[in-house]
Amino acid sequence: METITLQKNDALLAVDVQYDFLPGGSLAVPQGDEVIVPLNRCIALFVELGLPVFASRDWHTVDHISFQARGGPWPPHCVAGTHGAAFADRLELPLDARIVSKADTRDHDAYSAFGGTDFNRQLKAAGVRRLFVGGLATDYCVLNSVRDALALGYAVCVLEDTVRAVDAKPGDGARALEEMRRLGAQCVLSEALRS
Ligand code: VGL
Ligand code: ZN
Repeated sequence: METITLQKNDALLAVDVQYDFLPGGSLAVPQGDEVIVPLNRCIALFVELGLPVFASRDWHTVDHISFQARGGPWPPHCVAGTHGAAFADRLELPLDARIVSKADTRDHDAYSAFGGTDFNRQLKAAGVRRLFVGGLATDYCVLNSVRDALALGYAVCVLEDTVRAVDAKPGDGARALEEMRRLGAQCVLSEALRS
């Protein structure tokens, strides 16, 4: 198997590994919990090398525009400060993980970790040039974060065993991966990463 050696200028982004996106949550992603074990291994590698680990979270108001009560597509989910919005306990984020909260105002939604956040500035400040991305959901927040990262000039590796899709329409997740590849992302297995 191809291996990828981590180097300085690399960073990890764990997208939205929050209870509401896990089985039992209000917007459960099928098999969403399966991303946690491989993501933990990636986190450990980045920590070992002193490389930055970012974790984004969906962080909505109770009356968020993306909720069905306001004509949006989604049931209420990831309301700031609730259990559903908390990171999964089993996700082993380091104490100095940098948290990126997004879509935290009532009248705007954002699927991308770059949308309305200072994530880009934080990456730049840390000298990051290549971003490894995993988490939930492949066809929404992962896709949009990867798209923005590529547009901003970052090299992107999607850790394909560490993502799961909503698949509202069957095949959405597979199409999202294809789209990310087409845009220039490299899709890799987390086992390929080496210190
Ligand atoms: C997401 C649907 C609604 C995601 C967020 O994190 O992928 N999906 N809000
Ligand atoms: Zn949301």
